[in-house]
Amino acid sequence: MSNRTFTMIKPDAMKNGHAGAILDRIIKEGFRVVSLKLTKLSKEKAGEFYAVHKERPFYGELVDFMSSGVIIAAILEKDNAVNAFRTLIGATNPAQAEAGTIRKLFATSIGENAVHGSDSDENAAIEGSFFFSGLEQF
Ligand code: 3AN
Repeated sequence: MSNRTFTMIKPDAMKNGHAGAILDRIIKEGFRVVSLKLTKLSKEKAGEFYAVHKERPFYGELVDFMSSGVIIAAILEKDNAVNAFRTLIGATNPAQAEAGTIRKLFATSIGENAVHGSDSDENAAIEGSFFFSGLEQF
């Protein structure tokens, strides 16, 4: 089991002014920041990142949304990072997310759900290296 995961603070949370609160919560939950950057995905890059969802009906909407504004991308470290982080963010649909989770507190809808969290160790490594070179991982 790897101890790293990858996250993005999505355009909705950035626009709504929640980035500081979300980062503060992540750090207070014991995640160490390995890499961090403010960036913006082009439509092409967002499409590439979410290529696994290409056949899903919401793919176009997801790509448009994820390229609609700046995001914060980060690699995080903690024991059992992937599972621990998915517990912290809560269910994809904020209406079904547990009380106190990041999505319950800050997400607006299933599409605009404030944060991304990798779903496996393998994807965490792929997604982290999509945004960060080895020299940017501390
Ligand atoms: P999660 O981000 O919880 O792993 P996935 O991997 O099923 O969820 O979906 C990836 C992203 O696609 C979600 N974070 C969300 O932004 C978007 N998404 C998922 N399901 C829907 C849906 N039914 N309608 C619109 N967007 C969706």
